[in-house]
Amino acid sequence: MSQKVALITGITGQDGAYLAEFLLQKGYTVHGIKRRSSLFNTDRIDHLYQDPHDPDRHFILHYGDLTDSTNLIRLVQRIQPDEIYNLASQSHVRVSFDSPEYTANVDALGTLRLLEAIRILNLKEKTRFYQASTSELFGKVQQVPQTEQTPFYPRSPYAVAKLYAYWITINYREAYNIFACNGILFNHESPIRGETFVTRKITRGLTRILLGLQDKLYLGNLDAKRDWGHARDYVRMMWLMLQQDKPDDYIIATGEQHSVREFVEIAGRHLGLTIKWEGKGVKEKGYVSDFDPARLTSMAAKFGHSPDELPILDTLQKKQCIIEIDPRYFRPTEVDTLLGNPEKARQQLGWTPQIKFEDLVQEMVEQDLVLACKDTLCKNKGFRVCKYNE
Ligand code: NDP
Ligand code: GDR
Repeated sequence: MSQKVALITGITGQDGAYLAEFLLQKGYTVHGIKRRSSLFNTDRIDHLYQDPHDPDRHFILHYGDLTDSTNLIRLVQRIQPDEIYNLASQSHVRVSFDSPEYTANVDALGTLRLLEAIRILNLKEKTRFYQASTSELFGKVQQVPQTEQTPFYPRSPYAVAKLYAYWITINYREAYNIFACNGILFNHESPIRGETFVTRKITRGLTRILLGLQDKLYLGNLDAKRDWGHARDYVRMMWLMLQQDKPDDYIIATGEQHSVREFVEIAGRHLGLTIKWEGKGVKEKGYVSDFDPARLTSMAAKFGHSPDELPILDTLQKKQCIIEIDPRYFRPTEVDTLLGNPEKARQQLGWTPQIKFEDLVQEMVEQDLVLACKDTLCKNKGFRVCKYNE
């Protein structure tokens, strides 16, 4: 059988990177669309890079943008993909309130542009299409847990744009017989999650506070609840959906839910830190109630960092306030709770998540500790350390 060819939009993002790795391991030739940027933006996929002069390369990047249909049509024509995974989007819910029109252009119309490319180029017999749909479609939830039958109630410009993308994917499936699927994925995280999503913000923030690189972590709604899985588990599902006899839509979730507050507490625990909450509403604060440095030093040692290299926490005081609420992170309309029922995926695709929530948090905390150690070493040697914060 000849090698399959996949095109991934959003290849520089969290899911794009995991999916590219997964498909390359399966023997695919993987093409990806990256945006032109004034800085390098391929950090997550640099380990997959193959020199363009290599005649036998299987990983190929192209410049492009979901807002540019001429570019998309040209690329689809040239690549003739067997599978398109549409992962590109302005994916930040809070930011979508600031840039609603751009979000609609990319997340809603971008999906239409790709489906049109398949139609215009007469590729409907050849090219299968995966759309990155989202649990945000359920928004103000009408049923708990959410299934494929639960009515949608989007609560942000992001979710409304994704609702269009969801339905246009189904419409092109029904109208033109395109093999097109929606994966309705609940939140999934990893050590390469974008730094401004809450889980990564927490694991990065806590590790940096413990190493003295940051004073405080400012968060929004601590009571929001999410069904958090691991991205590596979820990209496998994207592929599986496109290998079925018939196209369909599936919920991918763990069926387990935690609040942002719990996430903070569990991440802290992995680092030997116990947090105590005091106050209410925007005045609520998180204080250090206990800290066991041995936990942190042994985690750092696991990755080759000795305690002498890292001045771990001479600075951290008991009762020190390390978490505060900043209303900037509130959303005009919030999604309070999401919990998915992945029964259909389990029955029809044989899928169950492999990575447990606790292991996800531990992996994220460990990898952010490694990055914080690296920054500490640079700082101690007099090199500039950037303060990337939101
Ligand atoms: P990321 O934000 O990590 O990645 C988004 C990707 O889209 C990046 O590669 C980004 O490029 C690219 N992108 C953004 N705008 C454009 C544009 N105009 N043209 C081309 N590319 C663009 O998202 P995730 O990997 O977490 O998510 C992947 C998809 O799944 C997204 O569509 C998201 O909305 C959806 N989703 C994610 C969930 C999650 O929990 N992670 C859950 C459900 C759905 P650049 O790197 O240059 O910014
Ligand atoms: P979400 O993820 O909006 O669910 O969208 P995010 O991590 O941004 O927020 C989750 C919940 O945490 C609350 N929260 C904060 N969020 C952020 N970003 N920053 C904070 O400081 C903070 N404090 C509390 C939020 O209010 C929210 O309730 C993600 C994205 O990946 C989407 O693209 C995807 O579609 C959905 O998951 C499923």
